[in-house]
Amino acid sequence: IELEVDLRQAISRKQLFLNYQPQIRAGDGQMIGVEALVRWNHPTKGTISPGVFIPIAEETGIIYELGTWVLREACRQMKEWHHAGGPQIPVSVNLSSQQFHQSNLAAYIKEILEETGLEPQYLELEITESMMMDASVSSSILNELTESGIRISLDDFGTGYSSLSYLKLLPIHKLKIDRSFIRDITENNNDKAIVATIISMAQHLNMDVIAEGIETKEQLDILMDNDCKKIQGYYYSRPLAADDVEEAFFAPM
Ligand code: G
Ligand code: G
Ligand code: MN
Ligand code: NA
Repeated sequence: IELEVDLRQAISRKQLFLNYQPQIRAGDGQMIGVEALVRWNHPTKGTISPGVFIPIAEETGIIYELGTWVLREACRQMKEWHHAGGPQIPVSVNLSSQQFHQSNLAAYIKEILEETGLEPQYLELEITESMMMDASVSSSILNELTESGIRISLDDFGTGYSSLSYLKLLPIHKLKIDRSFIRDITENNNDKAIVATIISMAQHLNMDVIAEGIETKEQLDILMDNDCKKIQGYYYSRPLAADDVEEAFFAPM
């Protein structure tokens, strides 16, 4: 309850900020995208992880305002980077299923793109596979978003216990292989087989694929052997403050 009261004020008091985790093309180490991840700088408790406060935001309805703030800030930052001559790459933003309860979701996301000046192809929305089973993720909202040029990525792919039929019904551009399949991939042949199969399926469906949670060179080598060239994980970089992304990953500007 205490945290809930604090969280309601966190946005207006400018206590929220975004970290960005680079997504890397394994062949040449180029940054090809970033995932925006929200953090809360709590006045007495220090930095609080979204794993703690996103569930509170979802239970209390704060997620609407918070989700809008995250979208606007991620688009603003990416446009600023593009404008300053940084790499022309997209930003990925995580959505909660509640955000799909807003019938005007697509309209206000398009408004944020107009306000910030970010072109729609540079915004990627991450929805989880389990949200797809939730009837709230309507194909009409997804179609409206993708018709405007925004891209859709399926987060935590492989963990949703769902049928695969939505992959042909819904406009999905990218699969993000969940890191639970990567963790033991060097020893576990079942994980390796599942990952290889997801990569192959993505290729056959003309979808992009990225592996999450790569922490070691050995894991990276297996992904590359299986033709997955897009990588997100601590091996390349943890989520970073915006300044640190510039310092570590931008060519001198
Ligand atoms: O960054 P970290 O590993 O602490 O993130 C924990 C969880 O919080 C992840 O599942 C991530 O997807 C989620 N998360 C991070 N930022 C956001 C956000 O802006 N919106 C939503 N809905 N979830 C987020
Ligand atoms: O649920 P989602 O995939 O959005 O969660 C993203 C979170 O995963 C990020 O907040 C980040 O902190 C975490 N993460 C990213 N790369 C790695 C990694 O290599 N290992 C582990 N354990 N976690 C990671
Ligand atoms: Mn994600
Ligand atoms: Na994920």
